[in-house]
This record gives sequence, C-alpha cells and structure tokens, in this order.
Amino acid sequence: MLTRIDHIGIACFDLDKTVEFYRATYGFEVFHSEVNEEQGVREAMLKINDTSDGGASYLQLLEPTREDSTVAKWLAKNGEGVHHIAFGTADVDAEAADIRGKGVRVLYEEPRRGSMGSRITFLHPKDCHGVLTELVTSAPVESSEH
Ligand code: CMX
Ligand code: CO
Repeated sequence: MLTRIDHIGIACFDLDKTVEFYRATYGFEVFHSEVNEEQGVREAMLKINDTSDGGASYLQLLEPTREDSTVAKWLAKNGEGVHHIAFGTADVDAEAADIRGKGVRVLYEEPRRGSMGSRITFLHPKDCHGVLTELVTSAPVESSEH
C-alpha cells in the first residue's frame, strides 16, 4: 500500500540559493541534507508535515554533483522545476514487484539507498503518463530507548 506523498523532488542549479528561497518565502527549514554519489545529487529535505502513517512529507531539493547525473541531464533539457514525485510505503520491495507485474517498468532490480537511509526505486516516466515516480520505504526511526 502507498500511504503518503513522501516527497516532491525539485531540480535546481544552485541548492543553497534554492534553499534560501524556500526559507525566505515560506519559512521552510532544512530538516536534513546529504550528498548521494550514486544518484549524483546534493540534496536538502524540507519537512512540510507529518503523515497519518507515522511518516512525513518533504520537498526534496536536488542539485547535480556531476554532469552525467540524471538530474544534470534533466536540467540541461528542461531548466529548473518539478523532477519527480515519491510515494511512501512500508514495503518498497512488495510495491515494486506488484507494480512491475502490472507492466510498468521499475528501473532498479533491487531498491537502492535514498535520503536518510531510506530504500528507493523508480518507475519509468514513460509508463506513468510523463511523471517520474519514486517509491520510498523510510529507515526505521531510531528510538532513544534502545
Ligand atoms: N520526468 C518526466 N519525464 C522524464 C524525466 C522526468 N524526470 N526524465 C526523463 N524523462 C523523459 C524524457 O523527457 C524523455 O522523453 P522523450 O523520449 O519523449 O523525449 C524520456 O523520459 C527519456 O529521457 P532521457 O532524457 O533520454 O533520459 P534517460 O532515459 O537517460 O533517463 C530516467 C530517464 C527516468 C531513466 C532517469 O532519469 C532515471 O534513471 N531516473 C531515476 C533516478 C533519478 O532520477 N535520481 C535522481 C533523484 C534521486 C532521489 O530522488 O533521491
Ligand atoms: Co526523490
């Protein structure tokens, strides 16, 4: 089951300037930032709201780290803007298998590492009416009681 909008991915040329726009205009602060070398991005997660499944919804601001990254290629073609949407699920493996069975291309054989230790995969935009779609299972929240 897909239970929330996990994030909306927004591609930008300058992460710091874009973060500042979201802070100054809406008051959104950076919840988490990291570099994901495999995906070729430097990213900032801005938490917008908690969700009823125990997760949260974010904006994911993305700046490419190298010219051959998917986001660099997309920016060169389209300029800045909404790059993908991501749905949250408790079980990305089961969702990916189910959706693959419906004839939609799932881009990875096995989910890969995403933001904050999550596991992610992508559906091909050409099979999703033009929307690059990501599926996310968040890492378990660390409990301070352990
Ligand atoms: N949204 C909608 N359509 C897209 C798209 C996007 N983000 N990216 C590419 N497309 C379309 C292109 O417009 C193109 O359409 P046409 O053939 O009609 O021109 C088609 O898909 C092929 O595009 P391409 O530019 O040739 O790009 P590639 O096929 O090399 O790559 C894709 C496309 C989806 C396979 C690649 O972007 C990918 O693997 N994406 C998943 C990984 C990713 O995006 N990582 C960054 C984010 C990381 C994160 O969220 O944590
Ligand atoms: Co994403």
